[in-house]
Amino acid sequence: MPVKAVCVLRGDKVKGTINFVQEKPDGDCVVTGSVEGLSEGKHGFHIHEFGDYTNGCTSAGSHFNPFKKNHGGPDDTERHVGDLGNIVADASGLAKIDMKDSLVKLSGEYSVIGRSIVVHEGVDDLGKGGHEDSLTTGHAGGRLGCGVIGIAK
Ligand SMILES: [Cu+2]
Ligand SMILES: [Zn+2]
Repeated sequence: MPVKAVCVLRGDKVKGTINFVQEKPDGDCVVTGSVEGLSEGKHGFHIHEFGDYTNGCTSAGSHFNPFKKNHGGPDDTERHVGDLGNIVADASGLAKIDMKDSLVKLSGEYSVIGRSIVVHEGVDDLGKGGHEDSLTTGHAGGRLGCGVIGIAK
């Protein structure tokens, strides 16, 4: 049985819906959806540790990183589980998402259910920007919107 999850993402200006499907426990997780209300261009897109918005997107904490790695890009071996790279918004502010990830899981010890998605103001440099925070956050800047990843039908 596939496991499904959904994240309804909200911010002052942005909104979106992200769907997750995992066919097999040891297989890839397919992540699809869209986010609107963005500025044109790339925006960092991550799974953060906590599904907690007590203090807005800030209380979502850091990138989900159960294996204590440095920040990287989705195709890197040295990366956080939550490192999904960037989404790209067109001139109308719409970003369409269609990715597959081998580390994101919807079941088991390292499941991302109950954690959150955060979309950022700036570009995720995938750990390669040489900034002080490149290896922790990808220097992606402020948090435009967030949402909890919940179990879906
Ligand atoms: Cu983030
Ligand atoms: Zn990261």
